[in-house]
Amino acid sequence: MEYRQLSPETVPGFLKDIPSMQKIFSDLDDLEVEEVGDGNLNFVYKVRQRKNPEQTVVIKQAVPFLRIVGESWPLSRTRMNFEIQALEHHTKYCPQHVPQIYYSSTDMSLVVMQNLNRHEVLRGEMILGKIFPKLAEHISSFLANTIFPTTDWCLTGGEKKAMVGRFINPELCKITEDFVLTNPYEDHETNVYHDEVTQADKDYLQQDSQLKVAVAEMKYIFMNHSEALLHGDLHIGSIMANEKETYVIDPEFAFFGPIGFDVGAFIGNLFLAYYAHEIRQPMLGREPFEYRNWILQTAEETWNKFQSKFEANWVAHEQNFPHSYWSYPEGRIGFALQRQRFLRHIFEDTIGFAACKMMRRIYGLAKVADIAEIPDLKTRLDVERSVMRMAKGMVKQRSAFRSIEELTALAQEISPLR
Ligand code: SR1
Ligand code: MG
Repeated sequence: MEYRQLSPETVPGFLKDIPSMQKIFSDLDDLEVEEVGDGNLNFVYKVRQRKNPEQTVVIKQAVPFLRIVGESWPLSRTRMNFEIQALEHHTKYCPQHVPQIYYSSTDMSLVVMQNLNRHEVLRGEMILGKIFPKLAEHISSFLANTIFPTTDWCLTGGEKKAMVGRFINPELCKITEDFVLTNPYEDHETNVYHDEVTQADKDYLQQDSQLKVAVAEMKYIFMNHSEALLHGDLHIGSIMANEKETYVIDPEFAFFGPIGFDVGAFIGNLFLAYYAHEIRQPMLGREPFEYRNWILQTAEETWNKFQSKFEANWVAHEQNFPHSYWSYPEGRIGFALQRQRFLRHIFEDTIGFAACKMMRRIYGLAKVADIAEIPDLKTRLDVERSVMRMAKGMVKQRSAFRSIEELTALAQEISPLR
């Protein structure tokens, strides 16, 4: 099949030719299509049968450019191949948190999947101040269950290297290398500053040698530590949820990288929301305490549960496939020490990457609505300064934090819960 960019007008005809769509739609001649993609990279269409709107799918199609910039920024459509492979992996290891895939085509660079029409994008819901009681439980499961099976603790060297090869994703990694781990820390042309940002604010990020060394170290880790298959872009816009269920979407940035990059992406976004809600809760007419407390608890619970689930997966794997390496009288202790040291290393990376994910959203090209849509620029700047202060402390001192609770304490020191 030859690639063509779909439009709301051509979607119904395209779906009609896919045999599996007959199982979803009772009448393929009666479809309505709404373009909903407000993402940075792709086009997304919601398709419903007019007389029976419960019969519905979502189509996500990659176009050969970076949508947030436009056609002047070419970006190969092969990113959809990585998304399809990653969705298959996520479905295998954590189906309860992945939308159902009905059809995919690397030729057309698209996937047709379950319309999560009883769920909303988490970022939008969190901006509205909604609480998701199961979020930490679900995201920690997603992370531990999709990541552990792709580590060298689980795969043989040959299996792992073959898989790494299938997920060499240089173009999307370059986006992260540039927009998350380089450009915000120099006065780069792709950065976007609002009118209240002063030269001193920019220098705070762009002329602090210790910070620049720390960020360069994180970038090196990102580029060199192929520890496990990652989602690669696990911010809270890549999650759809309601009170009971949580789905992880959009894994087009999937690659083999440092485990802390995924965990840190999620936790860093929680901290961004924490600072935004110093302002947003009063804007919603509420006292900030309850919501911000929930955000910090979610960050703590996510790390603590991820750690114990990852470790449980590791122990179970060792029980199922025992290594002679640990079969000596004190082997149990040695194995426990190994797990403890590895998780400590993931924790440090988590803190460092969470910080970079926070900082890139302040001066970098792609913002987060939580903060960028605070209408008063002086108030927004106050929030941004708190984010910068926390993030700097995190990445520079990442080896000094002994627990996630020390990190949430730092968040409160900079901006008390109130
Ligand atoms: C140009 S940067 C676009 C961003 O959108 C994606 O969601 C990634 O986070 C990427 O960095
Ligand atoms: Mg995305």
